[in-house]
Amino acid sequence: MIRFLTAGESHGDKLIGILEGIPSNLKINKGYIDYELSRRQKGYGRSDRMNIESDKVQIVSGLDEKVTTGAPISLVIDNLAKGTNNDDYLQPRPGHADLAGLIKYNQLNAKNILERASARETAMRTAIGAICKIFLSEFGIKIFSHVISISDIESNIDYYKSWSEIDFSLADNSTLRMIDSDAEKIAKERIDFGYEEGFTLGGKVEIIIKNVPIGIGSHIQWDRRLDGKIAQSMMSIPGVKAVEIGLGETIKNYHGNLSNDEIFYSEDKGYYRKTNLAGGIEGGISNGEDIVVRITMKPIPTQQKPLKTVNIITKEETKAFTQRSDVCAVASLSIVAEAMAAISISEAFMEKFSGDSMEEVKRNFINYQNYTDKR
Ligand code: EPS
Repeated sequence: MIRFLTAGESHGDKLIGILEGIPSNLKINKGYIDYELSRRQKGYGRSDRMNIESDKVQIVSGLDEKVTTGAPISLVIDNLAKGTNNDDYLQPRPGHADLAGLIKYNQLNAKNILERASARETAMRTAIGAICKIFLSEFGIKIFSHVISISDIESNIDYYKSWSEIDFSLADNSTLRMIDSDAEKIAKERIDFGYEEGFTLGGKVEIIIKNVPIGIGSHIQWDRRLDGKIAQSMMSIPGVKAVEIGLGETIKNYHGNLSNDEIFYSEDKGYYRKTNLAGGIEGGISNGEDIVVRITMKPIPTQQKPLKTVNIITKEETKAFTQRSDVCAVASLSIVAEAMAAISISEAFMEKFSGDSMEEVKRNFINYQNYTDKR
């Protein structure tokens, strides 16, 4: 069973992570984890904080000479920006955890709430996800992502517009992770306008998971459904307001005779589909096609031109406190979403092929492949 915990505050000393359930004898390349951390830091529209941080992971336990032992893997990332950048947290920001959190945890102000609610924590999830990506790559599973909209500016390239013929590596060449360079240019101008005018921008990300075998996840119980697992992991990323699998919400526009992926069979391919509107999951089970996930992020609530709120001591109307923040973090969301996808798929993968060592998991996987090849 794969599970993880994180700890740490946005401007505290360190972020901490514990990942349990990765089998023994998997070689971990720390350089790859650091590379994934650097991908998360690159987005156009991020705050100056990204110029201060240079995220690097330390692996403190669970490895023997770079190889997993099966014991919990514990990870540390240092925060370089220490101490908060505001000391007046009496005016909670609409849209943040501030007000509900300070009441729930009986705090004098919002400081301790926002310090933990901050998306800084996703740096650790990215590191944990990178280990899961290394694990999945042993079975040929690969995860890609790109930004398909910033605010209402849409990319002309997405899985369905392009019928999966996308060179995802191009997303890594764009600081907005947008493959459509015309859309990227307009989106950057809009972000610049956000900086000038003091507003923030949301957007949408597409995540594609390739080579997941048939049979991950299950229809037999609600919490084993793969789409449900993926949805929870995506929705848990700060700012995410919607998760779609496959065609998602636009599927309602199709009549039932056109909204399903017809089944074909050939000697060399076995069962196959000519379309993938379902996004690779049917009945909560992976069907062997690409898994397609889209997530929508709201504009970050911290505004440089603050919104109305109430001072929690005087109860008088005032303006929310402001602090350094991102104008647009959608490009970084794309990398965090890859990590969360890697964690959810690893979890469901281990539920199916469980084993304590990589050798055991591989034996189970190959046995199953031999079986499915004959179906
Ligand atoms: C965040 C606010 C900003 C972001 C931060 C998330 O931090 P600061 O208040 O220090 O400027 O930069 O994101 C990160 C530090 C990160 O590593 O992603 C927030 O309020 O959520």
